[in-house]
Amino acid sequence: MMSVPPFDAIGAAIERHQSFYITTHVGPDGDAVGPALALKAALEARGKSATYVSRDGVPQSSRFVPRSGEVLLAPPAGARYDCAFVLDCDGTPNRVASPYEPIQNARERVLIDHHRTSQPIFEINWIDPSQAATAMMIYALLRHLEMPITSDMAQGLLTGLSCDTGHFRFDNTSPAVLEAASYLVARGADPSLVAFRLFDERSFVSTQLLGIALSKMQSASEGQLVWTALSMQDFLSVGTGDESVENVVNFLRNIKGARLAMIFRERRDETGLAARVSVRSAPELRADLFAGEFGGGGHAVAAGFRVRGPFDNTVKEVLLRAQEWLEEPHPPIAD
Ligand SMILES: [Mn+2]
Repeated sequence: MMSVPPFDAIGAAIERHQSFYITTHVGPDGDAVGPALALKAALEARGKSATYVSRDGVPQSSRFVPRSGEVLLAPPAGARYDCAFVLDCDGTPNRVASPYEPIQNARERVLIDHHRTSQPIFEINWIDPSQAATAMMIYALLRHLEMPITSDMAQGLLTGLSCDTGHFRFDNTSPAVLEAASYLVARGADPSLVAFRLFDERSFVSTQLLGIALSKMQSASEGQLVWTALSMQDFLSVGTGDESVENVVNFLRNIKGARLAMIFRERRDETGLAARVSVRSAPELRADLFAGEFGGGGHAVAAGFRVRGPFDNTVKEVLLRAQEWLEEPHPPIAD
């Protein structure tokens, strides 16, 4: 599903409006933070005001992105905006990292996303699952509208590209991605720093937690299903928060013979006990559709979801479904 980018409609919205609101998905990653900060900077350079809200803040691994300190955890009380941008997210109330009022009350809403589960729900929608990253879309938009890309913005956009291509290792690393990366590096982005901060750097405690996660790893279905589960006690034992296990699931997916890998994280949030589950799969196993069965979403090879209720029950229930999933046919990826 290729889509014609609505560059002109978005450009007209930028000209027409003065105050902009930007948000992304809950639990943001580098491809949420990077392009959102680049868009914010581009709007401000055009003389507009732009507010970027992420109720989950910025993950530790993306805090090197210039101006990430400008991200607000909540909008100022009662603030209204002419136009809202929702990036890297389907724009629905449960998925956005923001209260819904600033989006609902905006005179015009723009959705820019590359997740295939997104639907055109706003006034302007650019949904293109063939795009490797939302950063590619913001990059193309800024180039098309001739909005200058500063070195700070280039670093944000390269962070998004790196995040969603596994630093140019996944099969979405197309010539267009590498051309964009080349342009961004020429504008001052630092690919070595991005790779280190996004993928390689780990704190001492998160390395301890990685050890716990790997020591608790299990497999089923002749090694095709690999998982691990971290309880609240595991997190407490090393004194770290949830985000320190980003990328642990990739260690499981990289095991020879593994086709479906999951990490379960026990959480206690405002609704009570819950599990947060990250899924990585072979493309034909459609991690996005598996996550969709539990109310989540994502990409064919990487997805996630949350389940409320007692942690151990959730782990059992999801694993049972996963073993069936390995035996069932799934629709092919249709671009
Ligand atoms: Mn993305």
